[in-house]
Amino acid sequence: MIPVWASERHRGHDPNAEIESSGFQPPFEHPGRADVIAAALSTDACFSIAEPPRSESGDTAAIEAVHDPGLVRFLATAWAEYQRSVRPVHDVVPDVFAMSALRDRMGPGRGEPPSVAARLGWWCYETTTPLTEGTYGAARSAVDAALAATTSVMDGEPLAYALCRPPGHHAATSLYGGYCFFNNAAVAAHMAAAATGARVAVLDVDYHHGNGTQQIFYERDDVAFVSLHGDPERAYPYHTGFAEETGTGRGRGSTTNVPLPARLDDDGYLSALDRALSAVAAATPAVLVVSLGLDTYGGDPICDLDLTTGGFERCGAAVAELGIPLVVVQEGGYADEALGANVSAWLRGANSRSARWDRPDRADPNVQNGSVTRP
Ligand code: SP5
Ligand code: ZN
Repeated sequence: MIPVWASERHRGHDPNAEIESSGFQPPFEHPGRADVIAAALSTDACFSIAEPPRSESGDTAAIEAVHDPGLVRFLATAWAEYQRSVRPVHDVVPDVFAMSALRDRMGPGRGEPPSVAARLGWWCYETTTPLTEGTYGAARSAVDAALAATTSVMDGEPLAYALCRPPGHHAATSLYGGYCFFNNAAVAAHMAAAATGARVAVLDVDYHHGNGTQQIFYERDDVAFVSLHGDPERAYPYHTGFAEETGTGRGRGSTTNVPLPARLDDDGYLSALDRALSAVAAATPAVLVVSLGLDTYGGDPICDLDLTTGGFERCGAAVAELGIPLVVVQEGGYADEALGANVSAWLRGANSRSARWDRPDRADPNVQNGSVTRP
């Protein structure tokens, strides 16, 4: 059975609207998404669903290993502070973004501003990601799910799935946005790398470039990042995800971006995936974290690729063919009517072949793969 970690607390993040394409519209990223995935997996004997262990409210160490502690502090308190000091409102959204060009030739300024209205535009980069009363709790629960799935794999499961909502891959070191608050996949990948000393890779198959994950690991050589996504020349988040972004410093060569043309079908996508999988294999990871977005689906309302449910099963199988244990973390996917079937198809495909991680620490707690020593 495939362990599935899913928290009820995701429902606390329930925006009324998103401001997108110059319109005020019902949010594409809404609580029903996680509910339909959970419903599909819980009626299927392949999966065993459980609520992840809840981290203590003060225990933010795993998050702060990849995010600015200031971002965590802000998200923990901003909604309530806005109610008190600006006005009572369900969805809290920034109005002034702290673009670095605003202060060009005038020095760096004073750093994080004091008022919550100004701090919103300091920590958030776009308009589709409102804060609601339960957003922080939901974002914490998504991290809890990602950590629980990582622990499952470190304990010997070949494949585990975290039903993270809100998603995470657009959350950068010091910024939230793109429906994402904490980078669930990055927290998982860092935890796996730090706890084992083994090399880790993140494969991001969401339609959108995982700008946050890329940034978090851009200068690191212990976590490789490989992403397939709609070409940023036409697709959100527009400013990152070009093929020439390949990492820097110690991380030079450890980032791989595969931008895709519109209307790619299953066969076209699978051949691009093959190229991405070669980059994953070249990094020789002991664990692979998959940022699983199903917004590459043909019926997705905000994206322009043409994958089918059967194509997702083939993709899962192709990834599992690497023979590396998989921590699969939910990202996007907005065709609600097909989302449960698409997640289930991908995981069933992956389950056909994925490998168990031979925990080296069972033999000797100080040795990893015969060479890497634990701290
Ligand atoms: C996790 C994730 O998938 N986040 C995606 C955030 C994308 N939000 C903005 C998308 C803009 C797409 N505009 C297309 C026009 C269709 N109305
Ligand atoms: Zn996406």
